[in-house]
Parts: sequence; structure tokens; C-alpha cells
Amino acid sequence: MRAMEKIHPESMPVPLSFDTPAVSCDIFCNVIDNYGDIGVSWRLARQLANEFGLEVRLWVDDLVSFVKLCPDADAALQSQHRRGVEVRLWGASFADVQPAQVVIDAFGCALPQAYLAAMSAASVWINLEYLSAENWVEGCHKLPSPRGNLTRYFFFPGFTKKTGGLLLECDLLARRDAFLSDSLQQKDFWESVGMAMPSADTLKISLFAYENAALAGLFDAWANARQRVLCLVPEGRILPQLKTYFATSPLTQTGEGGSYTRGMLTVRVLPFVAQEDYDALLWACDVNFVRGEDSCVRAQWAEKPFIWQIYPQHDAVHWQKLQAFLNRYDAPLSSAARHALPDLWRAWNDEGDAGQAWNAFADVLDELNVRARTWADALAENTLALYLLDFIQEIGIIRALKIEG
Ligand code: TRH
Repeated sequence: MRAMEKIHPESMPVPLSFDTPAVSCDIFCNVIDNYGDIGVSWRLARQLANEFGLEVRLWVDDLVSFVKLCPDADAALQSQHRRGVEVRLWGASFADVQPAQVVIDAFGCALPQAYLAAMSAASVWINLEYLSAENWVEGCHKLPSPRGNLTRYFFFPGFTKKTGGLLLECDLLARRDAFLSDSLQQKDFWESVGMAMPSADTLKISLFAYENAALAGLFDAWANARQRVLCLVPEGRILPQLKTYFATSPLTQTGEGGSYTRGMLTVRVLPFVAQEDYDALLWACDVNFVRGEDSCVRAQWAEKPFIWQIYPQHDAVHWQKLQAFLNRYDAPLSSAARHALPDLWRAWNDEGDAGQAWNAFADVLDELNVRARTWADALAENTLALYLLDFIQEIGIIRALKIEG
């Protein structure tokens, strides 16, 4: 592997020099469901390729899901180059594939046998884990797991310096600030979703969600709110419930292009957009409902109050994950906000009375706006790609020492 400069999180990304060949990196993504697995893998692949000059191949076993995030890609191709990344269909034979210097299996997916057999002890092998705010993560981050002559290392994203941090492109925060201070960019965004810029006294909410029986109560609360509420819903799993709500609610007006109005509430359904374009929706709104893992992180970088619908697990361990996050996020809040925020998050995740919980949440929005900013500012020091490259170099040094010893 070519030598990389020691990279510090405070520093700007160090562009790799051109006098040596680029470090090669294979990222394997097994799409289990939804868009989180491919969302994280695709974001990391682009960042490693475009900000750090790695030669990245992204192996995906479900190109149809990939095309949702990258609409100019072709789900029928075995191999294609998109945004500086070689995207390969994971399914074909690996007999002739030369393993990369850095191998990342996203979320513990099992590598193809033939590929594994071709890996050498010199390969740096990382298991990129799911994000969690739980305390145990710090103890497990970077742990080695020997596999024959290979070693696989756990790499845990997280919220502290002792974890792998969060995915954050080097220009994201500047682009966000530019958007927020430029009414022309905002106007362009609203035009892109077929709308005029909403009035300043309209509360704008994005709602990206799994099925949720709490939706009707929430819509009722917004329909009866004191101020206008504009809710933008990316198409997806919540749509059948949305349609049922408006089909059965009296006084609903149905407008063009998938919009519904009832009382103070207007709901508009939006098409699913390319991954790079989703951030503008979060920036343009005052409150964001997000889900899974990647959209939740994006909502945090948007610096707006947000409600997280965590991916539900059968053994209910997601409640511990949710609470662990809340413990960190809530700590400096006033007593009113420390009740209002978790109450709404729990009601939304529990499919309970989110409508009732909403009103208390709305009362503390100013405080939550401040918290969203202090939270994101503190987190921005822990960026995943930089920590990962530091760690890859660390492993390389450990290995070199072992060989010399
Ligand atoms: O789709 P998710 O619910 O994903 C998941 C998966 O279910 C996964 O199996 C699970 O383990 C994980 O959650 C925790 O939510 P997530 O992670 O937010 O991924 C959605 C991706 O879709 C994210 O990268 C943002 C992107 N996106 C777009 O590209 N365009 C859009 O219009 C929208 C709304 C989202």
C-alpha cells in the first residue's frame, strides 16, 4: 500500500499525491431492505474516491435499490462508473477478481468465498458496523478478529472521539450554510418540487418514514394547528396510510401533483430524489422526520430539530439504541424540552399518540433549534472517512512492525 500522510480530524482532507498509484478499496454491500445499507456504502464510496483519491469499487447485490439513490445508473449493467466509483454487480463469479488493498464489508456482510480465498495477509480488512450511541461501542471499536491468516477489524461509527465518527463530506456544512443564507437557492429548491416559496409563517416539515399508525394523530394535530403546516413526504412506505387518512378525512381537498389540504395542513408527496439532492429537503424544512441510519445522520448535519424513527428490530434492542441517543442529545436541555422531545420520539416509534406529543414539542422548537446547532458543531469534529483512513494507516503500521519484528 502506498504511504498516506497521517490524517488528523481537525485538518482538511489531504489529497493523495499522484506520483504513486492510488490505494485500491473494495466496499461490499448486501442490501437487506430499504436504502440504508446502500445509502451508507454509496456515500462512503463516493467520499473515499472523490475526496481522498482512493480507487473504489462498490460491490452491490441489488442494483435496483442503488438506482433509486443514483438515478442515472443502470440496474442492468455488471459494471459502471458513477461519480468516480466503479459500481459492480455482486453476483457474478469472483474467480478472476484481484482483491483490493483495503476491503470493507458494510454491516458485516459475508465476503464471497473466492474473494476471501484470494485475499492476502497484507489486505486491510474492515467490518463497517451499524451506528449506535450506546456506551459499549467505544470498547468494541477497532477490535481485531483473526480469521486464519487474515484479520478483520471492527469499525463502529458513533458520536464520540473514541468511535469511528459519522459520515460527513468535507464541503457539506459550507453548502448547507450557503443554502440557508441564499434565498435564490431556496427558491430554486421549492421550484424543483413544483412549489412557490412558502410564506415565512408556514412551518415546513419533511416526513421520511416507515409505516406508522401514529400518522393520523399527527396529521390531525397539524390540521388543527395555529399556524400553517406544509408537510413534504418522500414517496415510500408511509404512502398507503397517508392516502387512507385523506380518503377518510372530512374536509380534505385534493390538489394537483399529489397534494392534500385539510385545515391548516397541506401535505405534498415528493418523488424519491438522488442521494445528493436529499439534503436540500432537510435544509429547506424547519423540522425533519427521518428513519433508519443515514437520513438520521443527515438530519443532524441539517441542524434542525428532528424526529428519528429507528429501524425496528425483532428483539426490541432498537429501544436501547434510541434511548442511548436521547441520553446524549437531551443532556443540556431544559426540563420542558427534556420531556417534549423524547415523548414525541417515543410516541412516533411506538405508534402512539404522536399528535398529543407534538404540541409540547412545538412549544420548545426555539430551544431545539439551538440544541441542533450545538450538537452538530460538536459532532463535526468526528468524521468517519478521516478516522477510517487514520485507522487503515494504523493497521498498516502495526502490520509492518510485526513483519519487521
Ligand atoms: O431506508 P432506511 O430505512 O434504511 C435502513 C435499512 O432498512 C437497513 O437495513 C437498516 O439496517 C438501516 O436502515 C438502519 O433509512 P436510511 O438509513 O435513512 O436510508 C435512506 C437512504 O435514502 C439515505 O441514504 C438517504 C436516501 N434518500 C435518497 O437518496 N433520496 C430520497 O428522496 C430520500 C427520502 C432518501
